[in-house]
Formats: sequence, structure tokens, C-alpha cells
Amino acid sequence: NNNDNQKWTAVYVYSDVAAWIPAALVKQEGTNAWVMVPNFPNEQSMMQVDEKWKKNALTEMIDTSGYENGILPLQNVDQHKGHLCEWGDMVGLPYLHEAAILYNLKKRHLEEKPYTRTGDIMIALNPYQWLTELYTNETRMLYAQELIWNVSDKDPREHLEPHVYEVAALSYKGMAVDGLDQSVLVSGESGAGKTETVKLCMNFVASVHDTTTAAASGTNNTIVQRILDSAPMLEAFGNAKTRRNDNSSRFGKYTQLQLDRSFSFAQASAQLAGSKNEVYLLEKNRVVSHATEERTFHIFYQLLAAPDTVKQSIWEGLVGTTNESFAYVGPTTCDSIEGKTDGERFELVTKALNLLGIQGGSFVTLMRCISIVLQLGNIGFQPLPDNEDAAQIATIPEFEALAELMGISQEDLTAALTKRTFLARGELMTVLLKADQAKDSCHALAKEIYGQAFLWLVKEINAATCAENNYKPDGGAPSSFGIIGLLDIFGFESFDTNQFEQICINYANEKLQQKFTEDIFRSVQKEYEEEGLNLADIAYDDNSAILKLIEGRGGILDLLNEECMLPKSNPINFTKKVRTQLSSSPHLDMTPLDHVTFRIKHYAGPVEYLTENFIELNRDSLPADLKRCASSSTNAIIAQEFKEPQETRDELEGSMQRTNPKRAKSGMTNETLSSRYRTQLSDLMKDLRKTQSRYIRCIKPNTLKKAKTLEHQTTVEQLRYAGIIAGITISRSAFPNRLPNTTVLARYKTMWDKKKFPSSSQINDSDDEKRRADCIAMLTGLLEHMTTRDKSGKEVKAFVAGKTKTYFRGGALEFLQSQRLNAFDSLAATIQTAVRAWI
Ligand code: AOV
Ligand code: MG
Repeated sequence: NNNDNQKWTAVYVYSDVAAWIPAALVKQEGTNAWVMVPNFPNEQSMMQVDEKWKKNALTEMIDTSGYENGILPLQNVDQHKGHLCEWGDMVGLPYLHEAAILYNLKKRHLEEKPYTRTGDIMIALNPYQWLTELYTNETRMLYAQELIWNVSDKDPREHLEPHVYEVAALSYKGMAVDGLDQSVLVSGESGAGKTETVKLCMNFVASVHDTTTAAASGTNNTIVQRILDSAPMLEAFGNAKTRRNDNSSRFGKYTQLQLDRSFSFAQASAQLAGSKNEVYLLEKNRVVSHATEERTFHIFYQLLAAPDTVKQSIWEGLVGTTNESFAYVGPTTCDSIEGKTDGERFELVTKALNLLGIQGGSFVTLMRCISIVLQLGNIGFQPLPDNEDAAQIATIPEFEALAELMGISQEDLTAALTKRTFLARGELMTVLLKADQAKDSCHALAKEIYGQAFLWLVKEINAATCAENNYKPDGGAPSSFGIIGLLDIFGFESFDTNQFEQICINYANEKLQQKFTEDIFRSVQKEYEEEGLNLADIAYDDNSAILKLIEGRGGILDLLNEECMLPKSNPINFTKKVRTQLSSSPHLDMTPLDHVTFRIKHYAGPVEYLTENFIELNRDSLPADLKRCASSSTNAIIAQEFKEPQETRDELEGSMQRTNPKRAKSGMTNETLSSRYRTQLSDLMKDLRKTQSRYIRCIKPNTLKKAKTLEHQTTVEQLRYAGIIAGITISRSAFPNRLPNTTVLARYKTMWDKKKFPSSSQINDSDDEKRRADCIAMLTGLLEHMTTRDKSGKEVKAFVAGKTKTYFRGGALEFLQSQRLNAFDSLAATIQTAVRAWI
């Protein structure tokens, strides 16, 4: 609570019955301290807190198990910390909330156990140290045997530690045995471990492939190697060192592993036959600028660290050879990522590209694209001596090298960089650019060439790895490919300043959250069905209204696209439209802000967006002159990727039969970034909805990238952003607490007045049905006064007993517990009286 600048520290106490309960430490008296547990009706008053005690103990979480009435002998605090109950699967926790989850995760993190389940969700804390014994081939085989082939009769969940291999194995099994396509949705903030987690999943599937297909042909083993190599290769071109992660993915990725289901159905094994990648939102801007302590994409450093002979074969004649020679790269103190130098990485990337068939001429073409980008960064302009408003090239040797590399005449290239042509009233007009505008042209061209080279590479990887092109089944044609999709996508972001990138990222997260909510709802439904419960009770809020605000008809993206079409668009007008036309949305915060800001209340919390760069980034269009010029390059990748559809070309050449005058007028030939992205996300969601999804939520335990360190505040925030808390709220919305029927009977039987509420059976009966009957008989009596009536006058009990578990409505379990404590109190009083009498 930060009110009045007064900091209170929340404390959570653990007790054997109520698990973690938020509480305030209240009083120290001699060796005892009192803890106020707000949920307990009999302890509502707040007493004075001893300062010294508060300082030493408040920031810690304290175990009170073994103590009744919240009385906690101080001398035992330390001793008890080591004996806290720990849950590999948190679904067993009778009280499931932030404190409980946080404590449990922290304890496991310190014990080097990075994975924890909450039901079907796997939480993965980045250990920031390679726990090699966790990722051996033996471990992979253990999870495969237990979970895919069920070699032992034991319930795997009971004796296997939670693991990313568990998720991979269950997906494999779901695909190979149940015949359902699968997806693993990995999310989390930057540096939380998404990319590593996805690679671990891929390795798992490849290992299973190796064991089950020892006799597989050489061709198919090459495909597996290509699939595995494609991940680090995309990292070379799409990852960069940032403040938060030395190997940060600057794009989102959905990899679909294709498996030949017909391979050996009887043995529940499916051969890895291919893969396809879809990429989202590469951060192209990083090509032209990056923060001092960060780097641009790895490949630039790797190429510059390559042996001279290699460099010469690619760019003889280029000006400059070191990082410092190029404005887009510049000096860096970091020349190795994840233990390998840029030079070593270049060798690996070359090998991987070769394996994909990108060798010889096409390797040189790709590397020349990178060199062209490098050289574009070094082109400078100056005003013409006789005209301040026009520019000429100031760096002649660099420019000559660039023109040669691109295979474009110097005249054409100069014209494209320093002039702009457009159609106005049917006539082709030319405007000269100022020096800084010409420099902007260079930046725009560099970004676009890099972006297109990246997309080209993705296409090549797909062509070399997809099963349709490459897989040769050992016996006959494959009947169908099963899919295991692996999604490695940026998690929810909320910074001090949030711009267009953040709204795109958070929009994707809202889409995924919607699916997550649906899936949780479905799993709760399934659990209730298995317990034989009526479903009428589950209700939940989903985030469709937020999605409507962003992507719906007339929503934020529509308004942005409209603004982008206007010749005189500007961020203030756009922001005004959002704030007036969408004012009825409860998710748009209308608190007065400045003219270029609006705030969306996302599922994970409110985010304030600064709209200054929205229009420019959403347009994402290269001026037509540059596009045309690039398409005439002799570099095959650039020529191919910049080729325009004939119709557009005709328009710009001045054809009078324009089909879309508005588009031609503004020189805008591209659809906007957000509309492309919206389509991509909608396709992704369609694909995902055809699969059975599993969730891995990666959590970054600290910002120092340090092992065995967990920061409470940031970890809890991530749990919220990951939707874990929201998910739990849904699954526990009707019944916040649950206990196995065996526990209910064992714990509360002393309070059961059997004469008043007779039961037909004995408590220790081993029969599920009888136990359930006993629970009903007992709890009907104990919780009678909490029974309410719904709108139609129907009786609503404070609990529902299912086949094996009892579900309690809010307050019911707390009430039982307080009654139990009172019973202990009176027992203690009786003993004290007896002892006193005896003394
Ligand atoms: P990210 O993908 O979630 O960030 P990464 O997967 O790149 O994060 O992980 C960041 C770093 O954390 C890695 O480079 C490793 O050093 C370390 N790491 C991650 N997972 C493990 C693990 N299981 N064991 C040991 N170390 C690990 V970003 O792409 O920035 O959003 O854009
Ligand atoms: Mg990543």
C-alpha cells in the first residue's frame, strides 16, 4: 500500500489448513508474535507492530504451520523456514493466490527446480545457469517413456518433476496417439527464457525421433538437422543484444513441426518430417539505430568477424572492414553471445546455411544484402552549393561501392535517394529532397532491404525444411502430417513510454489471453464434469471487449488506418478520434491526458500509449522511387523481394487508367503494417484453434541475470501479466477452495455431531461414493447457516461435494477453519484448567 507514502509490507503466513493467506504481522510479546489473518472472522483487529520485529521479520515470509491461532513463537521462525510444504503441482493448494504461488516458486527456484505446474500450465523460471543434468538424453527418454509410452504403471504426474519435457512429451503423445494437432504457447517477458524453452521442446521431439527411427533413412535425418539448425540461424538474423537479454529475439515466431503420423502408430511414434516457420514483426528499426549498450542484429558482427578471405569473396571493394567502420554497427564491448564469439558463430551460421542449400552464389547474394545495408549506413549527403533545399552525395567512395554492390547505376541510385516523384492530377511530379530527407531515404531503404532479406531467409528455410518438399517416407506416402506448433512470442509489455510496437505486442497478447481463458474455462468444465458437478455455476469475464476496442470495426486500428490514408494525417488528430469515437468503451481510460496519449485497460493492467510514431510505423511503406530502384538491383534477393505487382507499377509510371487514385496519389502502395499484422494474428488464432494447446509461462526471476535470485515484486507482476492469476480466478470463481473428500472428513470429523446429522456409513470407508455422502451429510450440518437462495429462490449450499473433492464457496472453508480453531482453543483451556488443578 503506497498511500501517503507509507510503505506496508504484505506478509503471508502458511498454515497446514489454509495454506498461504495474506496477513499482517501484528504483535510481538516475549517470544510470541501475533499474526492477523483477515480471512479469519475471529481475528479482525489490528494491533501494534513492534518496529524491530517488523524490520527483521516483515519482509520475510513466515511459516506458522504447527502453530494454532496464528501464534508464532519467534525462536522457531528460522527453524521452520526450511520445512515449508512445497508443491510441484500447485493445483493441489487449497488456497491458490499470488502469495501462495510466489512462495512456492521461490522455494523451488532456490532449490534449482525451474519448473512448476498449475494444473495444465507449466511455469518456467529462468534459472540463469545451465542445470545440465536436467537436460540430458536420459532425462528426455525418461519423460518419453513415462508420458508417451507409459512404461510404468505409476501416475507420471505423481513421481515425475514438472519439466518442459513433460509438455513436449504430452504434445507428442496427443499428436501421435490421440491424433490431435498440438500447440505449445510459450510466453513471458524479454529474457524470461521463451526461445530456449522452444529449443528444448524441439530437441525433445528430435530425440524421440532418433530413438524411434534408428533405421530411418539418411535423407530424413538431414531434415531433422535442418530443423534444429533453423532456430539458431533465425537467431543470427533476428536476434540482438539488448539491455534485458544478450540474445533477444527481435521478432515473434510460430514454428510448426510436422510429424508423419502414419510412421508407427502402434508404437505411438511419429517421425519428424519437416517444419514451417511464420514470423511476426521484425524490429527493423534496430538496423539503423540502437542504444549504446545494445547491439544491432548479430549477423552484422558475425560477418565483420569472418576471415578476410570470406569477406573478400563477398564484398571486394567495400569501404570499411571493422565494426567501427560502419555507422549502423559501431563499437561494442561485447563480442561473444552465450559463450561463442561472433567469429565462431559466423562459422556455424555458414554451415547451417550450407545445410539448407544456401551456399555458393546464394550465400554470397545473402551476405551482400547485409553488406549493402552496412554501406547504406555510411552514405552522407550535403546541400547543393547553389540550392539549400536539394542534396548531393557527400561520401563518394562509399556511394560508388554501394552502387556497385547493388548493381544499380550511380545516376539511378542518386535519383532514387535524393528525389521523390509522385502523381498529381494525372501528372508525374518531382520534388528534390533536402540532405536530411535524403539520409532518411537511406535509412528507409536499409531497413526494408534487411527486412526483405530476413523474410527471404525464412522462405528459404521453410522450403528446405517443410515436409511437403523434403520428406521421403520410408514406406509408402505419408497419409497425413500431425502438427506440434511452438509459439515463441513477445510477452505483454508496459514501460514508462509505450509506442506502436507495444500496442502491437499487447494486441497479440490479448488475442492469446482470449484463447487461454477459453481453454481454462474448458478445463474447469472438464474437471467439474469428471467430479459429476452441475456447470451452471461457472461464469467468467473474458477480454473480448478489449479486443473489440483494438481490432473491432471502427476500433483503434481502423481509426489508425484511416488516418494513415489522409494526406495531412497527424498523431494529435488520430488521438482525438480515438478518445472521442471510442469513449463508450469501458476499457479506454478517459482520464485527461496530453494530446498524443491514450490509455487502454488491458487484461494485465493499464498501459498508456504515446501515439507520436503510430502513423509513420503503421504506414511502413518505402517511397515508390526507392522501391522501383531497388527492384532493378542485380542482387537477386533484393530484385525478387522488391518486385512490384504489374498493376502498381503501371500506376506509378503514370498510367491514366488508375484503379485507385487515392493510393497512387499518396505514393502508398502497401497495405498498412497493422492490417497485415491483424490478418497474420487472425490466421495464427485460426491455426491454434485447430490444435490442443498447452501453455508454458516463462518468468524472469530477476533483472540481474543471476542464478538463485528472485525478486518478489517483478515476479508477481509477471504472474499477473501471464494471466496466471486471472486464470486461477476463473477456475476458482465459483468455488475458491477445494479439498479432497478424504481430507475434509479427516479434518472436520471431530466437529461433526453425528446424532444431529446421522450418516449411513462409517467415515473411513474406502468407497468414493460413501465418502461423498459423508461429506454432504457433515457439511450440510456444519455450513447450514451459510446456505443462501438464488434469484429464483433455489437453495444454494456453501459447498458442493464431487466424486473425490469438495468445492467450497467463498468464506465456507474459512468458517470451518475458525470453528476448528475455536475447538482447539476450548481444548487448550480444558487442558490448562486440568494442569492448573493438577499443580
Ligand atoms: P526470451 O526469448 O524469453 O527473451 P531467452 O530464451 O533468450 O529469453 O533466454 C534468455 C537467456 O536466459 C538465455 O540466453 C540463457 O542465458 C538464459 N536461459 C533461458 N532459459 C534457460 C534455461 N532453461 N537454463 C539456463 N539458462 C536459460 V526475448 O527473445 O528478449 O523476449 O525478445
Ligand atoms: Mg527470445
